[in-house]
Amino acid sequence: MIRAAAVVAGLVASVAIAEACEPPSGFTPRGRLESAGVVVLFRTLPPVIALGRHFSVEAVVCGDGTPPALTRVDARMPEHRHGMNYRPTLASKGGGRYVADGLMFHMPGRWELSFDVEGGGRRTRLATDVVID
Ligand SMILES: [Cu+2]
Repeated sequence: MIRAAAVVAGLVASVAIAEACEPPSGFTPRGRLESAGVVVLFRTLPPVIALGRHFSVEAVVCGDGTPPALTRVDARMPEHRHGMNYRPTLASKGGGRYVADGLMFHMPGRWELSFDVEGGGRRTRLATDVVID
């Protein structure tokens, strides 16, 4: 019974974080990533990423207790074992909102877009796939 109660409490906490992580007005997320009590909402500018064109990523980060910090936005092609040819810059805009500029997908195929979040003495990497034609 104690074990079951602990599981239920964990689920409730997770739902609370998810509900608390609302995008600011005017921010329509393209994606939502969640892991280990951290939520990242993100969108890209422009919304459709073009091959060989710079783009930006806007993100909102939420988490338990002290808000976690977004420390890195990066991308790689797992099948090709390489990253991007450019290193994006990352700026905090306050309120858990961040902007990464200068990303570029220089090859068609599957890219893994990743967000490194640090808080409470641990780092969490959340990632999503983006396929470029
Ligand atoms: Cu490649």
